[in-house]
Amino acid sequence: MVIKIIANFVRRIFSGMFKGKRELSLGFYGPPNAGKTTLANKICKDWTGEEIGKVSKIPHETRAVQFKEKVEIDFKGKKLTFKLVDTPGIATKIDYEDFMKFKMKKRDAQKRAKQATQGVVDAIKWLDDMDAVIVVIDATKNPYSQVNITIIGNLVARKIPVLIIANKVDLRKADVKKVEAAFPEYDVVGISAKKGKNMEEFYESAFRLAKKA
Ligand SMILES: Nc1nc2c(ncn2[C@@H]2O[C@H](COP(=O)(O)OP(=O)(O)OP(=O)(O)O)[C@@H](O)[C@H]2O)c(=O)[nH]1
Ligand SMILES: [Mg+2]
Repeated sequence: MVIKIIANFVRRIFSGMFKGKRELSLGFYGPPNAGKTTLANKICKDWTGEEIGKVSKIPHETRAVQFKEKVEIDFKGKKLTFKLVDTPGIATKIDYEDFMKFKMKKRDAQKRAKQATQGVVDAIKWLDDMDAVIVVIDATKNPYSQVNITIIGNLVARKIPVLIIANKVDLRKADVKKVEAAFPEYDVVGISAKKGKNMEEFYESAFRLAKKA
């Protein structure tokens, strides 16, 4: 009797542990303005009806890590639960004068720059929590940037599985092939998070990524 109670107790603890593990922390990382929040919102909206955060054409709109837990995705009969973690854009140089070009007042621009700098630090800190990461890149821009290479190098060093998203394929300048050529060892999927283009292939790759986690 006592043995049975203990056995049940142990079983419950173990199943609880595995249940907990089944929620995968999926981070969205990348340079500012690439469309991380737009993509995280799109996924969240598809499966929960809610969004994660605000999107803006002004860089560094996301300045604090924001997340949504227990996002259950049911794709082609397979179910996975994610914690979607949207992070501030990572940049090597944050200059408040760049924000003033968007008609922002000097004081607001300075505040935004300070918060954005702290945001970069937080984004890097949160890497410790990630089971897998989606690196969102603007496919209309040069992929061989210091920021892209630093982020991906960091993920490799931490052995965190990576999927690269070449976003904004709805724009004529987008060049997915160039992104693929820059990162030949990785899965690269071209999408438009804004227009919801190629989301089937996105989910396919995201599930493949989750398997590696
Ligand atoms: N044309 C086009 N625009 C997009 C796409 N995805 C995002 N955008 C636009 O790009 C801008 C930046 O989008 P966000 O989602 O805020 O980008 P982010 O990577 O979260 O940016 P930060 O929070 O500043 O790091 C916004 O004006 C979006 O509407 C896309 O697929 N196509
Ligand atoms: Mg954002």
